[in-house]
Amino acid sequence: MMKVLALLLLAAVALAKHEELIGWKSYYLAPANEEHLQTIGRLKYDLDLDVLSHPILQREGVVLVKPEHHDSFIQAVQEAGIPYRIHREDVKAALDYDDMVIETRRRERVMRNSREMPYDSYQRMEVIDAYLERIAREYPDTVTLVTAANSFNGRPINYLKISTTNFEDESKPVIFIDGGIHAREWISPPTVTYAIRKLVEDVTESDLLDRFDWILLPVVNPDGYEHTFTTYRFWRKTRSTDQHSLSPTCPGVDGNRNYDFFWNTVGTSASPCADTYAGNRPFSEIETRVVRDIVQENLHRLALYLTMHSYGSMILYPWGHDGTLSPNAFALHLVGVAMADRIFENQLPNFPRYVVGNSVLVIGYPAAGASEDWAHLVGVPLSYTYELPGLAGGLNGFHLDPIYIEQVAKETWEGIVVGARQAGDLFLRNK
Ligand code: 0X9
Ligand code: ZN
Repeated sequence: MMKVLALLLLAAVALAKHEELIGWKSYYLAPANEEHLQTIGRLKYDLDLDVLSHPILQREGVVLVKPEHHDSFIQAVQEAGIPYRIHREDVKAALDYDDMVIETRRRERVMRNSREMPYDSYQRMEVIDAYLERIAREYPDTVTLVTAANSFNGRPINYLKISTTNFEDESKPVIFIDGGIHAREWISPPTVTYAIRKLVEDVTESDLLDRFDWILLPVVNPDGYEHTFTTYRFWRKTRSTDQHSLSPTCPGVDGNRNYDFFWNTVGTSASPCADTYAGNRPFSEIETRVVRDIVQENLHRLALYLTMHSYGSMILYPWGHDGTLSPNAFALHLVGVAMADRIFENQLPNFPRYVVGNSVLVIGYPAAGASEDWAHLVGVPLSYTYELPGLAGGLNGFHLDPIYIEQVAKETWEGIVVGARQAGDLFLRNK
């Protein structure tokens, strides 16, 4: 009897998931001119659209539409003549399906009794933390686990330092990669854990350990990340409640608007309820302070910083607040293109090809307070935001089918290899 009750309860919980998304739909928008772009910009605020992938000229994007605004949305895009088509008729059903696939893969893993890190299923926080602990335990000569701080809700923010010389050879350049600052971008953390695997467990490029010290932080924002699994799939921000009198009702800060780079000037919001809320001051979040401190501690030899986001298949570089170029733009572009070319050689034919360039020009909107800009401003010569693939044309964006996780992790690793080697060459030349 108890068992039956427990099963019924489980089923009820499963059905109750994503309930806040009942009636939500998502649409592709393909703006054809400047006016269309402006209308979309306005609709975003008027109809509270959630932009899953930013539309620009010649590249359609995806927006989430709430049921109460659906009719006005359709009327507005039709009146403005903006080409549109349905992306997901029933967002809740699409997410329920994703959950089912993810759960099936997880069960298969449990049945196989696998100790391996999964790349056919999304990685929950406890799986990632257990992996970091295991790697540090099994490879004590090269790997150190650091718990930099606790997140706002008390979860450890863990990273690995990987080095053949315990970070004591000051002549080696450092490479720092972080992921999971935006909670809903699930494909990001596995690309960082996969880099750990390739540096420690399954070494095929041993020069990368001889030449560099590495810092790998798979999930900057563990509170937000877990929230997307347990409660709300499209959560983006941290989960802090101490920013504003409204923060307890509207928690969280957009980590990628919280860095001290033209903070809160453009592409951000001063409203705590907005998805791009910048926080009440630069580095108001413990999560961004952790990244700040890693950069500052290693600045004198930090050659390359990569921050993993999704989606859109883009490699973006500064400056992201106004589209101007830094004095190092030539190198930024060359190394960016080299990484993208190597990814192209390793990608699947149904994946979109990477586009490389200045953040504003490529992604199509300016945004201040981003980590890639701040790191470059303070002196990291090569600093990039990766927008990992989301297969917008075929499958979904944030909820990329788990069968593609391993492919994305592998091809991204190829990009990292090229980026590291080139960063190393440039770093030595400029010393
Ligand atoms: O808006 C962002 O923070 C990034 N895109 S995302 O869809 N992952 O949210 C892009 C950041 C681009 N970089 C700068 N604006 N510097
Ligand atoms: Zn992001």
